[in-house]
Amino acid sequence: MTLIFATNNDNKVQEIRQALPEGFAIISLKEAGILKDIPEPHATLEENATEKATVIYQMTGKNCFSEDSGLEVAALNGAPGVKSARFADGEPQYSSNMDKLLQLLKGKEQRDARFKTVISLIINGKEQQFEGVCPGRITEAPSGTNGFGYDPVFIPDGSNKTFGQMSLEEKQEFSHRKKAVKKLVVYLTRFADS
Ligand code: ITT
Ligand code: NA
Repeated sequence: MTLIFATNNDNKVQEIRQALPEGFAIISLKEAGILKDIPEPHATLEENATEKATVIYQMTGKNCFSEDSGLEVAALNGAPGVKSARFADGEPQYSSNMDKLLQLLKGKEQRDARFKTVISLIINGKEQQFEGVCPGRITEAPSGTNGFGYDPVFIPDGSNKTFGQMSLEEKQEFSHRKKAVKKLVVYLTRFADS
């Protein structure tokens, strides 16, 4: 089965490709030759995931999926959440989203956080969503250079390394994205059999 993956994030493509079993292939927007800045105007990951998949389904008429992800930090009442990719936009006092996060948490004891991924799948015009969550905590400084986004400052529960210090295979043992992909695969397997 081949699906278009409605994303412009190459790291997501790499992670999901690695997480999929044999028999499932994905084509990113770049690989499909689709140049499209996909909108994410909504207040929830669920709505943005729907929006991204719908835009590409309407454009191509092909079965596709998207995913919207975010980092929810307890001491920040769930921020950056749905704004994770744009957290420090328009704030030049911060060198990056990660820098802003560390500044806001400076001196705080409460460092609990979780990553969440919502996948939106559209097959034959019908939508299904799948969710994955990874609980953990935010470090006081970045460690490691693997992965992307907030990986160098996030330690998943059950590990003492940041995602930034893990290989892709190690990250998959904990990953929010992998958990959502597993549910997607269960659904697609049943779908293909029916
Ligand atoms: P799309 O084209 O798929 O929208 P994007 O990078 O804009 O790609 P999102 O809108 O879902 O993706 O933004 C999620 C942001 O959350 C992402 O840019 C990272 O900063 C962060 N993020 C998501 N998953 C992550 C992960 O596994 N590790 C570290 N940071 C992550
Ligand atoms: Na995005």
